[in-house]
Amino acid sequence: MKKLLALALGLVLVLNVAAWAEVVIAFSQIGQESDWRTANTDDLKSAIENHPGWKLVYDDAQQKQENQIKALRNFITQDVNYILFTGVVSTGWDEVLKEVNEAEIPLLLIDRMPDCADKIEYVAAFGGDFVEEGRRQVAWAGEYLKSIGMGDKDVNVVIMEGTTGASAQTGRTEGNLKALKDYPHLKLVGQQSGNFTRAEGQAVMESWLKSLDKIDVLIAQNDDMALGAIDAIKAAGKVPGKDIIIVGCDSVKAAFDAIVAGEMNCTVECTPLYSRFVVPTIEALEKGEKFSKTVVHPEEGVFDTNGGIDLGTVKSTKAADVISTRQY
Ligand code: GYE
Repeated sequence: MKKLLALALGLVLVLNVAAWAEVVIAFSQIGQESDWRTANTDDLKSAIENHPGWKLVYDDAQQKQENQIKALRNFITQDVNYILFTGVVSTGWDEVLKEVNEAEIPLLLIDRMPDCADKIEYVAAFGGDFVEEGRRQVAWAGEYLKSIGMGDKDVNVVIMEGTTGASAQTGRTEGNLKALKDYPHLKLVGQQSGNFTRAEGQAVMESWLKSLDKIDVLIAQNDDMALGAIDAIKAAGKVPGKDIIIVGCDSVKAAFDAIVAGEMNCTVECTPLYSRFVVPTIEALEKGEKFSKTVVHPEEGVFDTNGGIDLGTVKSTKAADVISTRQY
């Protein structure tokens, strides 16, 4: 009897310690607007949920900043151990992120950076180099046209932008516009937001096809919008990838399929797979290690129909050669 009691007591103790030692990681996600976002959510969710001793508290803000602010305040009330954060837009986070700092909850920034990053404390940051991605998109179009002997012909370009005010949009637009200056034959004839979704990408392309005389190149700031535009181009009786050159961003599976099918020409990579950075970082923080306040950009590629287009910082890879190795 005594033995049994001791055993039961021991068990209660072990269970208590286990519950006490649990690391609670809260993640404020933007929404579910794109294949990229789905891959990003799945990657982080499964890595955290499958990690021994870790628990995930997940919140999907459905593209609303006020929902994200509410979620962050809930995380503070719950006194979680870590907060993962990506903001739908870049402004308006100063107050709530200061509250996170005051609660002394370590903050990890991922994907889209808030513009107040310099004024707050965070333990690590991992995100895309959006300006460089935007530059690569336009440079690819310019260099590709040169490679097929069209380098000195005027062509009409449209830029389909992501969610207005998101750092992924402002950064890519900055990179797009800067690179256009290097290719004076690329003439900008349209610039509009498709909100990073397939449906809006399709609608914007539909209206451009009606209102513009000629479109030669579409720069879409994500693949979902490019894929929506492809549907609109087909519906208008034109051939995507031939009548209109299409450059996307993200490098999701569906874009690879479209490139291999000849309906899209290029996609600039922006990886959504952040668990390979986030997991070792939290493990190290748990051991007391410190990180510097710098944004880490993962290595990324550019994928197209034939490969070999030199963009200075990177050379394009033929999509068909690597499609079987893609993880998202
Ligand atoms: O490109 C887009 C997504 O913030 C990098 O958001 C991310 C962007 C990505 O909806 O597809």
